Amino acid sequence: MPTTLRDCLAAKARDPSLADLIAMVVHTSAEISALVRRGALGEVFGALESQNVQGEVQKKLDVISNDMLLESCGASPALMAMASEEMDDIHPVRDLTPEGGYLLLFDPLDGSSNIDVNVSIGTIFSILPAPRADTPRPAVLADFLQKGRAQVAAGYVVYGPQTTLVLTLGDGVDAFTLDPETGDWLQTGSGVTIPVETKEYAINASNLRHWAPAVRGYIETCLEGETGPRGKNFNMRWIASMVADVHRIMMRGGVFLYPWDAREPDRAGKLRLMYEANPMSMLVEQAGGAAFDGHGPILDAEVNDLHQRISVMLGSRAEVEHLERLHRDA
Ligand code: AHM
Ligand code: MG
Repeated sequence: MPTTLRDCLAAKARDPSLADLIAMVVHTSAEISALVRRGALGEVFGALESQNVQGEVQKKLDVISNDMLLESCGASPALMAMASEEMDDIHPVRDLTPEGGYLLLFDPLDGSSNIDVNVSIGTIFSILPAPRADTPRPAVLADFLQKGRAQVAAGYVVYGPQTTLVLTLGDGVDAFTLDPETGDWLQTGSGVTIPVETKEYAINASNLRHWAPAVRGYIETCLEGETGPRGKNFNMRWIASMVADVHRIMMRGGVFLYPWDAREPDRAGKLRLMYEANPMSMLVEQAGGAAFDGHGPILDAEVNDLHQRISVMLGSRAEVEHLERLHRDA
């Protein structure tokens, strides 16, 4: 009998209320998956008039997925508050207590530009410990500003040819596949490990002229192939859904880069630290890979803002270490 997600959570979660919260997120993602699968038939395609806090036009499905997660996860008794890429402010659920609890952060539908074109998209989530409060009070924004290293769990669900969950509770990485016939999540990978070496990179190369010299030099030498300084031929993949690009790396190795771009006034990068970079970095580190922001490990990056952006370079450890050396020597 294959292990179910519920069995795995019962064995791994240090606290049943954490298991309950994760099960709730994953259950909702199965419902989002069903909507994604209906596509145009579900009348959920297209853009809205609204923009999110990052100034990006919201797709209908971004907002629907966000609302589904807010509604269902709010029922989880240990969840104190939520924050989402799609909402300006935090969403308090219940007062912080002396016992603590959890904060949930998510990108409800990553890869929005792929929604309408039937390419893999997904949900990314991160769970932080809620501060303990001797006098009960609602969670505030400052409670969320914790380094990625503080996460107690992180995961993503890819809505692709299969619906797949990849999850860590800080003790290795497990993978599960949604059985479309029974609705069960069955374990299809345990101790997922990213190969240390790789010959495959993922980057939006149309931005090359805007990158820092270290990143530009890195890609240029990869392109030189086996006669160049790297001595090997590289392959390139870019799905434009981080969740799908990272999933490929979790399954067969590779390196994913979304570096800062000189057109950005603050040179911060495109991807969001709290909803994308931190959860993916926890998963990658737990699978033996590395995640670097151009200065240090992403999980140790200072957090000043809920919607902070960051440069991301993650995946196969030897390749990320090579990028670290290039940045140090630049
Ligand atoms: P989103 O969260 O609004 O979908 O944006 C994040 C996405 C990532 O999934 C992906 O890696 C990147 O944006 C793609 O960017 P680009 O359009 O520059 O290729
Ligand atoms: Mg998104």
